[in-house]
Amino acid sequence: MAKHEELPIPIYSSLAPVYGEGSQCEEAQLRFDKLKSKFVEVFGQPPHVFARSPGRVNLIGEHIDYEGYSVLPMAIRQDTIIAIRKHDSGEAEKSLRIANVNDKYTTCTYPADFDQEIDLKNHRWGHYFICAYKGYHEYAKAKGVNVGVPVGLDIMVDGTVPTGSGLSSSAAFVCSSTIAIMAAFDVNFPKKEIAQLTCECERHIGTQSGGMDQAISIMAKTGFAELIDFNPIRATDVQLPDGGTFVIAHSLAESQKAVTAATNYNNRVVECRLASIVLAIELGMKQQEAISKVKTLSDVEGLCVTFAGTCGSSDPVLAVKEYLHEEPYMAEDIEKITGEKLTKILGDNPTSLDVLNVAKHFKLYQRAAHVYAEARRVYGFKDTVSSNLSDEDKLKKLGDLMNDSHYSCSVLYECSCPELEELVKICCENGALGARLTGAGWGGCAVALVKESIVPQFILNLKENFYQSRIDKGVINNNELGLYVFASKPSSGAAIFKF
Ligand code: NG1
Ligand code: MG
Repeated sequence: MAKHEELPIPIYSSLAPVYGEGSQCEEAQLRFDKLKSKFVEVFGQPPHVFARSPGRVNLIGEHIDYEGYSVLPMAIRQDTIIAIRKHDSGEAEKSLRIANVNDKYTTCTYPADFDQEIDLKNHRWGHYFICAYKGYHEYAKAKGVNVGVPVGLDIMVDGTVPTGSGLSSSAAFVCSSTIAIMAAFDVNFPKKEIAQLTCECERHIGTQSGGMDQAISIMAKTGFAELIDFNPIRATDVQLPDGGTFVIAHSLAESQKAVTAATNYNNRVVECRLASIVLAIELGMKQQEAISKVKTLSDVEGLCVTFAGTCGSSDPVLAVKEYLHEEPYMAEDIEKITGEKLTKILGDNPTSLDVLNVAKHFKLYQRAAHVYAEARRVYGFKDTVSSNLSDEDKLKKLGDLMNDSHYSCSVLYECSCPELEELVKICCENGALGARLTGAGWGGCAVALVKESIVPQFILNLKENFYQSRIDKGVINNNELGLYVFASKPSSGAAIFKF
């Protein structure tokens, strides 16, 4: 039997395989009916096909996917669903019209050209669809798929993953868009290829994404978290211990990653890149070789084996302590070590140059120390799950690892924010076995591991201690609380529907 990741995206003729048989399925049916009727209302014709892709919560392994290290997320039930109609080549309309069931998102229209520039300085929600459109055509061309001439596409979108929440609304949108486009053109590929391709799609928005979000959104399986490896992308099922539930809670601080990329996300990618080059040189690699060959901290890990000769350990965490200093590095300090201008080292990527324009200094020690230790914690998590410990002991250990991860994100990676700090603290004070920020951070959600038996009380306590004051101030409405704090089971990945 072909492995899960070798299979194409499944095509279903009913909602049950994805949404089950119960009330969730009825809710989904209402959403799809509404999507279809809104489509007909706006575009005057019914859609040909539907696609869906879910958001995700990352359980552990934060800010390490772009450094080549494995991560451990699970898909959540919230998703983006898309209806699409491909025009015949004879039809006059040749543009991409992207509408949303939510009037907050006004219709965006783009030319149907396969190769178009995305105006990154003027962010619009429809840009994410164009990322998919552009990325799909680049990939199809490289694979020798005949894509013909550009034709018009009508698209209607409905997303339930809260935006800017660290739950990957962006990947749910990019992945469902890519799959909808493929379905409209009657093309399908193995999931692992689509996981790679959608990661490249999302980079067109200007973030140097690692690939975790797209990989889990495409490859998730009901009932399992997944250990995701990169280069090549692979997913291994992880069955979580009984008796524990992950509760996701929004800090209500919105993180707009596409807008803050230069100071937050891409800044950290750049710091890691510079840390890896400096470490490689300190470990004995020639300057130019390090600059041209070393891209990520995982590339350096092999070199630490050489270092083992001098200190008796191949632990990269020790190499960081030995060879990097805690004092932030100025650009000139790094240029002295590398013998090259930073603009030259990072010149291959315009978004890295944006980072250089605003960065005051670079915290190489702290970022590298986080990445190496966090990478270990992911395996600690996986090994705990498959160990012989009792479920109770497993859950306790998983909670400890999550707490350590949060501390590292907060103190070493500095990707938390006051609201997340407050929320994580409240989770721990109210019986969570562990809690941490999830996703890129700087806002968005926390994830807490909670004993199943106390989940309802836990959520009530969060309401009282975190949300009530915000409800009183009108930040959110009492009746929308369920959108911001909920328990989640591992849900299924991307799918196509032809009814
Ligand atoms: P969010 O901000 O949740 O979409 C981002 C990246 C991931 C990963 C995490 C941090 C994108 C699309 N996603 O997730 O690849 O690096 O931050 O672990 O950029
Ligand atoms: Mg995102």
